[in-house]
Amino acid sequence: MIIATAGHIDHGKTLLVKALTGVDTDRLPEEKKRGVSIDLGFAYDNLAEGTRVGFIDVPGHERFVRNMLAGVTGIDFALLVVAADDGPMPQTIEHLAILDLLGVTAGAVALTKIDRVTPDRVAEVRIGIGALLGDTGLAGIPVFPLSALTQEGVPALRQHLAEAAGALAARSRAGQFRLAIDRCFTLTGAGVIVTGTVFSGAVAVGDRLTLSPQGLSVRVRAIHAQNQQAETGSSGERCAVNITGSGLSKELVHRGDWLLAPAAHAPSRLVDARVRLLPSEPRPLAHWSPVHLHLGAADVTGRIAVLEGASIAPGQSGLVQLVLDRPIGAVRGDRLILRDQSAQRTVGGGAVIDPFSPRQGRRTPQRLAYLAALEREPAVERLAAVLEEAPAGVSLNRLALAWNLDNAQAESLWRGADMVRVGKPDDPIGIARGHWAAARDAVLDALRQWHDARPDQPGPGEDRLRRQLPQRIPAEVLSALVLDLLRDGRVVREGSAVSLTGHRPALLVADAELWDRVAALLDVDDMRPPRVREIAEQLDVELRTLEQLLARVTRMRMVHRVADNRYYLTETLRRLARVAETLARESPEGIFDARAFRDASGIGRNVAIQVLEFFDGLGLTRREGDARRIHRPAAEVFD
Ligand SMILES: Nc1nc2c(ncn2[C@@H]2O[C@H](COP(=O)(O)OP(=O)(O)O)[C@@H](O)[C@H]2O)c(=O)[nH]1
Ligand SMILES: [Mg+2]
Repeated sequence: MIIATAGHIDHGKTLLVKALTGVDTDRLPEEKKRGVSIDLGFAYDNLAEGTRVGFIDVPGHERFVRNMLAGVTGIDFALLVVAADDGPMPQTIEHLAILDLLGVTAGAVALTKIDRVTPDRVAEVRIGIGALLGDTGLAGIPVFPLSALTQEGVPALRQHLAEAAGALAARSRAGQFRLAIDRCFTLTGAGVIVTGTVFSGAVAVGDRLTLSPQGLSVRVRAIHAQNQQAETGSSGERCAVNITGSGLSKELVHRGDWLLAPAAHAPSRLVDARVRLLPSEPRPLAHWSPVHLHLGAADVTGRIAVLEGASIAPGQSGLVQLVLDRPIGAVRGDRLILRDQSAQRTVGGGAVIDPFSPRQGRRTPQRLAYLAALEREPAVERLAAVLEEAPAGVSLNRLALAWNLDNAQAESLWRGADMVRVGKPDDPIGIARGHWAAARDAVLDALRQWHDARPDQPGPGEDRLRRQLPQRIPAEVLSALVLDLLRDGRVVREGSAVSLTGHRPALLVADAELWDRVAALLDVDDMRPPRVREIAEQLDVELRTLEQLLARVTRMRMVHRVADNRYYLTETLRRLARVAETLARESPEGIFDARAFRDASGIGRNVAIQVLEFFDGLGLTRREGDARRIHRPAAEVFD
């Protein structure tokens, strides 16, 4: 369990941690000199046997709320410290608001310095605290009056913390490993060490990780979990991780960076979130307000794009897009805090809905519907809603990344969904079954329209077909649709053309007339049809017109182009193939040469060679030196 202190400066947070753990967390010389906590302090203790607790002592000064925020984002339990003499003060209120926005619901109040006040005053402050906790997520947490100086009341608090630590259900190790880095230093002999709270997943010595957003690959040499040497570290622990990697140096690592499972590294500058404005804010949060965003241990500046309406009123929540000046690592559900531009005031906070927002169309009705789907719980319903809002399908890898699912979680979620998975196996696209059926119909409709408009042509290639569809879909999805329709016998593919089954390109009337006359000339007994130029002369048509017609009927497989200037009817080629087959059959080795073919067919040397080369191309014959062998039967080739 990780406990963080919270509360106004000088209310006794640091002394209380020392009373509980024996550790003085004010370690910086300046902190010692001034008696003020500036940065985060850390202490660990076995409050009860077997339950090791990590304390994060935060600074109370208003100037160091930024540091406080770096410490409290991943905690399990808040220890709100209020001095009995002062009572609640500004940072008591601000810290409590932050804890509430972060969704912290477990905690206790330490009502310190009771040695300085009367019992009546203690009772009075207690009531004030109760009112303050009011309708926050921490309402009703127990209050422990105590003195860190005399130790009165400290054992009762310690006892309570030990029980809370024991009762806290072990955090799930699910999700990809994510550690929010709050410190980085070097140790002689060890090298670079980063420390932070593990938000999800687990890590082991020897693992490969990625330093994010830098994208630097590192390896884990050693781990301290809750300040003890360990082989693994996992969610809910503070860890110090000794990392190595080429190009790694202390100067490269900053508070706010992440140490991540390589698959979880995907920094983003556009993050959609639902945020609530604190009721104490004097003005509504306007579109394009500059803010500080705190997420994990990071603090980045950026602007707020309000997605619904013109602004968010104090005390209200709304959808926003965070347009950040620097990329951060975020996943759905990550809690965040917003502070004003000059970093003096906490403005509000909330949770990430989509860490990968689109640059364009961030407030279109479709996008807002998609965001509403992303807000659904539990994950099974959310996935169903997301698929419903994505007729062209969604990248499942991207969803797993955005939702921080490890492979096992993702697979079990995908398996339960009513969707088809298409595309590359390692980069699948999920499409709701209903949308899939509609997309199949859309493809068939598009092909029908295509054929109606161009009765003399085969269907379009996939690229053009994709452009005919009313809905844009990825190329992989169309390929999968075509494959599905091929399997069902609804479409056929010839070369790159996709046509409806049963579509026979018909010739236009004028073409058909000319074709009748051309076909008559090609239909010869001697198996030596005239050349293209001869046909044009004989029929008195333009060479170009004839060539265009021949190209069209070739696509329709009514003729074959054997050479540039010579076309054959299929029937004539069948007869020539029979000649070749007979020659091969009659030879002991099953082979024949060009001369034998010329003599047997009587079509002359040049044409014989053209025809044989054409047969080679079809795979009917295969060349072996000067001879040829039948490779595939003609019946098969011409069918
Ligand atoms: N009398 C009394 N003084 C206390 C108590 N707790 C803290 N102090 C004193 O209050 C001052 C501020 O304490 P510190 O722990 O640094 O406060 P922080 O700013 O909240 O961390 C120090 O001088 C402490 O010795 C207490 O229970 N009783
Ligand atoms: Mg302090």
